Amino acid sequence: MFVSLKLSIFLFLLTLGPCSGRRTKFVNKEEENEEPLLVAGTSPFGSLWPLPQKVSITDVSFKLTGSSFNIVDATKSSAGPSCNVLQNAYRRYYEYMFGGGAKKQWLNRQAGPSELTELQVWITSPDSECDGYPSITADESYELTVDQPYAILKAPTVWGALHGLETFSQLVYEDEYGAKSINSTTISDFPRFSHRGILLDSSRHFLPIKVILANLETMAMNKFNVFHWHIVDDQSFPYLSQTFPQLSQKGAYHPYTHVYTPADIKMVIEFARLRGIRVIPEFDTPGHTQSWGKGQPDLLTPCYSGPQPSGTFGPVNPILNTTYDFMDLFFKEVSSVFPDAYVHLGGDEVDFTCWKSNPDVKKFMEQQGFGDDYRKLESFYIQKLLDIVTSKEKGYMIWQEVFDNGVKLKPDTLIHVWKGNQQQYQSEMANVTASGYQALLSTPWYLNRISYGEDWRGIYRADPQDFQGTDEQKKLVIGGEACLWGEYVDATNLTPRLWPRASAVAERLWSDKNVTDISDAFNRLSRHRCRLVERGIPAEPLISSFCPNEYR
Ligand code: CP6
Repeated sequence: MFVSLKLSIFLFLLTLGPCSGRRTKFVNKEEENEEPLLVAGTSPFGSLWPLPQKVSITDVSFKLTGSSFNIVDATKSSAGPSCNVLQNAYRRYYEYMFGGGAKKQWLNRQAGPSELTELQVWITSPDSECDGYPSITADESYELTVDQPYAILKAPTVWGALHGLETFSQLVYEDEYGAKSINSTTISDFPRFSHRGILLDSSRHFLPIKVILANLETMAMNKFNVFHWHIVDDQSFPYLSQTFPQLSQKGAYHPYTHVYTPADIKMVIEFARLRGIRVIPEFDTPGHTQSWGKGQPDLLTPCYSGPQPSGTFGPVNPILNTTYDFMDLFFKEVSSVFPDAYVHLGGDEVDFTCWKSNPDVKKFMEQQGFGDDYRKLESFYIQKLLDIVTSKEKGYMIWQEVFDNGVKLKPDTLIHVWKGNQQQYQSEMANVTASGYQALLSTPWYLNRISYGEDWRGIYRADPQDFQGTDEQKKLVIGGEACLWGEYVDATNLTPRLWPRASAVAERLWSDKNVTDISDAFNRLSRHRCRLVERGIPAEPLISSFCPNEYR
């Protein structure tokens, strides 16, 4: 496949008990630009990332060998051999733990006395959800006990079992002789937030399918569960619409090499489903739509210079009935192509200059009694769009401007906060939740931004519930997303720019809110990053260091 499945999850120091006193100290000056003196050591939690809610690791260890180890369905499990999600995951994790190549069934070696030979996976709900899609309400919890004679992974649904398999694979390490080992362990785990996303932008640069799939694979290793696909924007329209094929024929960078066909999109959605990841497409309007105009002539507003059309175009034209006829058919298609219950409708950064220049728009503003307030025109458009999407029985996410401009929203709308400095985004989170809406945070997690130094620390410290508000308000925060906008990112640099910095977001969104020990995080994240590299993912280093086995 696209990642080389090298084995060996190293991790020599896990023989320590949980909380034993040998926690690594590193002397660290936290200021950026000053080279911190780092004495990296070990964490009592080994290389677990993100840290589970409850972990207890003893110093009793067992050996594992690829030739005698099996991952199997527990006899009482509600999922069996026909469950693709699990069968596919068993194979994936077997390969991550023991390296490529099939298990040699005929090599029926006698297992040694302190050998662990089986992981039994037990789905406890009558409906394992194996044939469905993950959703915002999915139960992602699991319980893992590693003990002899076998390890048990218990989860209500397959979505929790996937996370448990990842955790199990993270517990396996090589002892000082290179033998695979695992310690007797109990883990009880569930996510702090239910929406843990990554935004990728395939408009500024086309992202080949294999890059998207490799990213989904890495997301699963970090327990992310939402792929926010910012699929089109001003620069290009790579979504191949069956209803309006002109959109990509004219608007993509190339009409058939730089497009996502229905088959490509099906592949992405299924690959994501097999990893417990939802795919939420974003079709951002009325701004950010230059590429739409190439294949759909009357969709955008003609801009004027003085009394004459200037030949340039602005946002979607909100004053024509044909605009809404188009949107109705377009979102009808989108709603059937993407199975998730939500679509992201954008609504950010609408520039009013062109609308202001157009005499027909001016006349419409007068007729509607909007005065000079172009935010009212924007609201008029968005409200009609929201009604269209509601008629397709989809929920919607929108960028914060739509809320800021006072558009009437359905009570279950998700407001995506992306603007401002820390103080501004905290007050925005407070305002959104005080109005009773659910909120998602991205502002501190714009990973397209880079700077010299250990910026994962600031990323790690940000917390979506860190604002002035009641408990009720805090409950309306459903999570966040790391964003990788594509102006300066394509297939060549996407992975190292995103990982392991997105892993810092992953732990903030999964682990308990008290998991804030940054030196312990450094130790675990360093090892987690080395594990990503061993699994074939070119994740960048955190700081001067080396990985065990890196040149093997
Ligand atoms: N494209 C769209 C973008 C951005 C947004 N929307 C963006 C804004 C600021 C930064 C990075 C990206 N490129 N459609 C904002 C939501 Cl720093």
